[in-house]
Amino acid sequence: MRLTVAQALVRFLAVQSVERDGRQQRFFAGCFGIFGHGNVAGIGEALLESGDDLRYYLARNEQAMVHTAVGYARMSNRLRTFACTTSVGPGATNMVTGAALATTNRIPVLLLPGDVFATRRANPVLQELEDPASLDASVNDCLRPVSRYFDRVWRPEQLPQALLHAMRVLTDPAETGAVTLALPQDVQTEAWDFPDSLFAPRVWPVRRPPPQEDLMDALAAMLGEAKRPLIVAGGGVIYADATVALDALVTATAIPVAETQAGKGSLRFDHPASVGAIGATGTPCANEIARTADLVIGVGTRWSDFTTASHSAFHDPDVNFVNINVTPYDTAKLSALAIVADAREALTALGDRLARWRVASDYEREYRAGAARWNDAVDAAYGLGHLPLPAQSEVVGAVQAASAERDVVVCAAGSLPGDLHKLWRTRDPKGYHVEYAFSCMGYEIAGGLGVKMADPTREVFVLVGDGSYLMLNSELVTAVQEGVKIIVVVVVNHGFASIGALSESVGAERFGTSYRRRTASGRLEGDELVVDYAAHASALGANVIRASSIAELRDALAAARTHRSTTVITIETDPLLPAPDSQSWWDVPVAEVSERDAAHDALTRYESEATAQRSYFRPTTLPDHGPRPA
Ligand SMILES: Cc1ncc(C[n+]2csc(CCOP(=O)(O)OP(=O)(O)O)c2C)c(N)n1
Ligand SMILES: [Mg+2]
Repeated sequence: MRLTVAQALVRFLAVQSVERDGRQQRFFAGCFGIFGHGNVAGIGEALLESGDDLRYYLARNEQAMVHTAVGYARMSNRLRTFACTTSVGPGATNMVTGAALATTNRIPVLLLPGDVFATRRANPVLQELEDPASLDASVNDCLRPVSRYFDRVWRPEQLPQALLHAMRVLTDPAETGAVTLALPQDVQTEAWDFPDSLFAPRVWPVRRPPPQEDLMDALAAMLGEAKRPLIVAGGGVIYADATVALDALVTATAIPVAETQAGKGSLRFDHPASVGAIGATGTPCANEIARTADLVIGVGTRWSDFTTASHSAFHDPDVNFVNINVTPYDTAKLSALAIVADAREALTALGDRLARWRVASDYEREYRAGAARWNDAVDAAYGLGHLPLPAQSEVVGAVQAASAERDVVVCAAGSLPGDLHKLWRTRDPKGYHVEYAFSCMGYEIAGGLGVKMADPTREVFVLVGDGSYLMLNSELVTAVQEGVKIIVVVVVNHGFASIGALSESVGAERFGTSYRRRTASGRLEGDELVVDYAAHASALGANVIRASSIAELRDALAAARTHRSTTVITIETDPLLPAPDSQSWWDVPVAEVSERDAAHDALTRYESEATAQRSYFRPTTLPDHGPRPA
């Protein structure tokens, strides 16, 4: 079939599907894009010709459109995503942050940056890098380290192989992340006789690797010996649709479950076995159980420093770790016994082996009492009634109260993700969507748009700090364009409450973290900058409500629910009122020499806190024998 490279690409993408658990669905929901000379005549022309086979969505910013694709793919448990097309140069490099976010979160997204001429006949093309050491390099090489698969299609006949490898990586739960196919702008328009069979509909089975039987026997035996086991549930539990299997396992065995940011929602917040969020942004209850655990089973977690409290979370000198993960790389962490498997398969297999075994009743009573105490602490944080400005935890409480069971809260950076991790009461596996592998300011609105596009039946509440709002708000326009409704709550605290508090704790005295005018002395310590976020959002086409108290916020949220289009609510909060402490730690190194007392004090604190850190755990080995619990 004689087609241009771009036409062949679009035709191929439109007929790719995935299948898991007997359910087939089209893998690409469409193509986001911003056109320039690097893609307008190639992919632009091809998308036009394809009609609605691969629907085109005009975005406002290339980074943001990758975030939207990621929000969509995560909400779809990685079984659907978008392609993203850009021009050469800045359009392409704008995607680097989005690609890194996708890859760190292990979320599939296909990036199609335009690239410099393959023929070099018009060198240097507008926006070309011109590396004097190699004409083979272009700015798109920035995308290599942040992509799980990177290819540049220099010749039309390379396209079929590149496409197959792109699909292999995108649909593999262990390998997935950003995939980049860089497309020289002349090659995109070149015609070639492609084999017809390239365009036949293709179904990619998404694998569920089963666990090795002897390792599951070993894990069951280890549980039989353990006094204080703990499951740490990560994003893999949700992506693998393993929440029902997890519920069944821990309902039967009463093994407590703590959740990472990506794993929050693995259990309902009020499940009897839930001890809530773990780690630096966790609950005191989960962190106390972690400190004393003798067997920790990580399921679908990458063990980020926030989860392990920078390796200070586990104090039992003989603690054993077992990692169940579809990604071999993650199973090796913490010197664990490595079980490479799909989370649902492994949890089901473990449940089969533990049919009549249960943790000791005093252990169960202990963690349930801790969870009940935390529940009271959340009630208190939701209802502080602080004046004149409310605390951020009260905003979280108001949004919680306004949300229905299946609604989704979306966030990414600042102090809100930590507060939400601790305080949000998740009632649905897809109800909590906080991007915290890359914790990227600016993901919130763009990602929330993707979440809503993936499931229009739910209300989507985007919680965003004023810093993140200022960094990337342009996709409000795209939401209006598409008639996609999200509810955005902008928390105005005049700068970086999160980094301000962190700065203070590391002896940097909140330097440069609040939005103020420069003074005559040359410091940013003058009057607060007045930014009218509501007027800004209104100018972008959103419906806008200003709330000046929690009571007004409640009314605004109720009004936003009934409103048909994207609604932005602004509320000012007190930046100096943190959520209840997690009794945990996060390793952020402090200046070893300084002229200031604040830094000396911080160093003394840091050195004492760091004593709980364990950079190495002794290897967990297979038990040689051991009765299988009956
Ligand atoms: C793109 C990006 N730049 C910088 C950071 C570092 N950072 C993390 S939180 C934060 C401040 C966020 O401010 P805001 O959104 O107002 O939230 P607040 O801290 O006030 O809760 C910064 C600068 C980041 N996470 N992402
Ligand atoms: Mg702020």
